[in-house]
Amino acid sequence: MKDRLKAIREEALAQIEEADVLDRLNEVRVNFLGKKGQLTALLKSMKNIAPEDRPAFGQLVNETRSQIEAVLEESKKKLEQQALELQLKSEVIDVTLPAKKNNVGHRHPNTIAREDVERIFIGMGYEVVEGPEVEYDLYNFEKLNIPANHPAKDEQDTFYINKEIVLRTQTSPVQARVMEQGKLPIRMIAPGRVFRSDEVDATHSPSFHQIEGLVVDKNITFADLKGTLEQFAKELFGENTKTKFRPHHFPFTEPSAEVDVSCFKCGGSGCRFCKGSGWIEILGCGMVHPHVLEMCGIDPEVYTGFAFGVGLERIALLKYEIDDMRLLYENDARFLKQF
Ligand code: 2NL
Repeated sequence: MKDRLKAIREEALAQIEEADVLDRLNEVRVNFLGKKGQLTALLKSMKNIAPEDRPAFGQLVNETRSQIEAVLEESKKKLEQQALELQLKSEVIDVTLPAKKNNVGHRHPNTIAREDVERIFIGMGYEVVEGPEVEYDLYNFEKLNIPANHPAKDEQDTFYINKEIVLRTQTSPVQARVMEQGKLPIRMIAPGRVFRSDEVDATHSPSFHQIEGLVVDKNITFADLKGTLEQFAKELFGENTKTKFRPHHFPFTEPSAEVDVSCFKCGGSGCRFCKGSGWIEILGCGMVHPHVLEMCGIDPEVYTGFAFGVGLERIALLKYEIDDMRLLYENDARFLKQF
């Protein structure tokens, strides 16, 4: 029996020595010290030895057990330490590596230009109002004094859904709707997408954007229009910007004008940018036609108003010196992130 005990001890110590991972070590522990382990089996076989020898033998078995346990514990600590070191080594972070680039989105030049224009007019007390892109002919044309035989209504220029419904060709229908609601005075801008049946080229697209403005109140004059748009031009293109109002014709305003600003590149002396003239056309405007006021339920004997319309793409192209409108719609990130 003693020889057997000795053999078990030596075998256990040898196997502990050999175990190179914690799982294997645990196997060894179960194999020798577990309920069905070799040492436990030996204790159970004590009935085979003389009763007077049993206490001494039992003590011997317990001593062996303690020895194996101590060596197991020591080996376990060693293997745990090794495993920890291995883990730390594999999880090491190289703080000198360059950081991952975070790809942050970017506002489209059109959006930047729209927000610039909106900020200026909000600063003057205007409200920003939106309306439907699919619109009744009534609001898009009729109420704006564009009668049935007008060339703008030609199918060549306008996308028709049916006889009564079009894709809006301007944002003025939004303003006609506001006038019709009858809450006066009105000080508003209407930004949004508009549609015209144009071929795509450097300056045309079948879908583009406009911002129209409208003021209706008692005693609004052309002087208010001039002052407002002069201030707008200075805020958008710089303090030294001059404005020039050229007579023009729109069906919805009378009198009407087109507005040029002094070239913000050369200051007006003439350059490639302004094609030598010193002036750049930026918008159309005028006093709201009395007939338009009337058709929208406002008494033109009591109220007057002015209105204007700017092409958003035109502002974006000018401000960022982009020479082809198509670049604004291709959404090539390499182009867009320049602004
Ligand atoms: C242009 C010209 C303009 C308006 C738009 C307008 C709206 C109402 C009544 C009267 Cl509800 N007028 N809008 C007036 C004059 C010119 O736009 O060249 N836009 C790019």
